[in-house]
Amino acid sequence: MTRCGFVAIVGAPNAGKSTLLNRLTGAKLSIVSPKAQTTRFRVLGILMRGESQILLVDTPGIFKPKRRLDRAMVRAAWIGAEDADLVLLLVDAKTGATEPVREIAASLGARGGKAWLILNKTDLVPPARLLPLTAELNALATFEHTYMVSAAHGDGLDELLDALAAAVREGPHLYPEDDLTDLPDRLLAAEIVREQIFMQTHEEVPYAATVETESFQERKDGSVRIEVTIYVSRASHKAILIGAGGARIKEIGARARAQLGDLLERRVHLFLNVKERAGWDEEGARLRAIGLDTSEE
Ligand SMILES: Nc1nc2c(ncn2[C@@H]2O[C@H](COP(=O)(O)OP(=O)(O)O)[C@@H](O)[C@H]2O)c(=O)[nH]1
Ligand SMILES: [Mg+2]
Repeated sequence: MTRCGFVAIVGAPNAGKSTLLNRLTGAKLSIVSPKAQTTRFRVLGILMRGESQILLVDTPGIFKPKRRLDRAMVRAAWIGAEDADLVLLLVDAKTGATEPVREIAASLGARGGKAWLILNKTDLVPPARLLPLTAELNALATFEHTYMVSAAHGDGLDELLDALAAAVREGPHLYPEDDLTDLPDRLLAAEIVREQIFMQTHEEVPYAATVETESFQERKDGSVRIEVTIYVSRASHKAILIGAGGARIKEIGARARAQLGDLLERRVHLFLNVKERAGWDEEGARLRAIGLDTSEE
């Protein structure tokens, strides 16, 4: 008898949600950076464990939204939680039960549904801190189980995976067993470029940029030609992204191309284009282009 189910990972920005998804699937599906709010939409990771197919959903961090982009991101996170059979609340054990974490736990408690508590980054804290943190969070919502893991180092993940495999419902697999994600290659290309912007630029620049794949053409020689546009809201950001003599954009392109070559398993020709477009983060069409739903506004 096979099993299959959706499991959503929710939590505050920077808890390590995307790191956990990537580590469990063994592939870089969701982009990770030390900066908050890197993930902007739901990313599905397809995981096989024995006869179980675990459909793991990475979500944007839940925080107090200001821009229209932020509101759409937070909504995507909650929709991810609602659509799932099981929700994992991932908490950074180092920062602990901060106010935003307590609010998310309380909302989960109020919504009902199955939830597990996962304390992450256990490599950064003394074990004695973990039990009081577990007790504090369990007072806010009913968690069926608590697991303590290090998504970055892999500690505790085998136990977590076994438990997930046993917890998902009996039923047919919804995706082919060797698929890793339902993310289309065009979106993956844009995300890999966006990750390099997060890694290589600072302050508000990565937050004020969005990336769209304009064209994605498979060529006869087996390679792929990808054209990507980076939208920024200000001329000064455009200058920073391009860098002196084009050095920055060249480096962003070079690293993104290498990563895409690995992910797509073929030669990639990547062309980057930077355009200034004030207010893109309030524009429905731009938000939909990166996979966010703006229909509720
Ligand atoms: N030390 C340590 N760092 C981690 C762990 N998990 C994630 N991180 C780091 O935390 C930061 C945020 O991770 P990310 O997965 O992007 O968080 P997200 O915003 O919740 O998706 C990154 O710098 C990760 O490398 C962990 O288990 N231990
Ligand atoms: Mg993330």
